[in-house]
Amino acid sequence: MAREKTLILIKPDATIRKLTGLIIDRLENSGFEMVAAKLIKVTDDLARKHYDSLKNQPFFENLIKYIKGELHGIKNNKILALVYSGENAISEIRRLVGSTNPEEADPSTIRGSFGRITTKGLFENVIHASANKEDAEREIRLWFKEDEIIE
Ligand code: IDP
Ligand code: MG
Repeated sequence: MAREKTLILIKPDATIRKLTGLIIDRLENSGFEMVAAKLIKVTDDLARKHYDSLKNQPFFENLIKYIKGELHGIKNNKILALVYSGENAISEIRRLVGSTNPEEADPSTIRGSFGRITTKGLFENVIHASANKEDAEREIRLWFKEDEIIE
């Protein structure tokens, strides 16, 4: 078992539906430790860097609009970013978050409880969580400065 850190983003569909507290409640009750938290303005550049590996997907431009809050009318593109730490945090939190497709996500998971597929086909799945160690390290570096992580 290894202590790991993982990046969480509360996505704009969760923000407008006032689900932030519920999502944090689930993360807290899973026993992981919040080690960083910040409200960030999601620039176009940050959004594109975060989802760089998906740039050839047909849903990419909608995904950029989604994470920037454009689809949900979020003012100033603001999004809550968090880092959680704990034993096997990356895979354990992914399990708690559930499948990418909210229709396939187990109902007990965060995405299974709160996610939906829009008529435009985008998966609105309320939360981002890093998928693996490589992604986690890259994403945490992208969203946070080293001295913003408190351990
Ligand atoms: P993940 O968020 O579970 O890691 P990724 O494949 O990294 O999934 O995709 C990033 C985000 O892009 C998803 O969370 C979802 O919002 C959106 N997305 C992924 N695949 C699809 C798809 O097939 N259709 C529509 N939206 C998708
Ligand atoms: Mg991913």
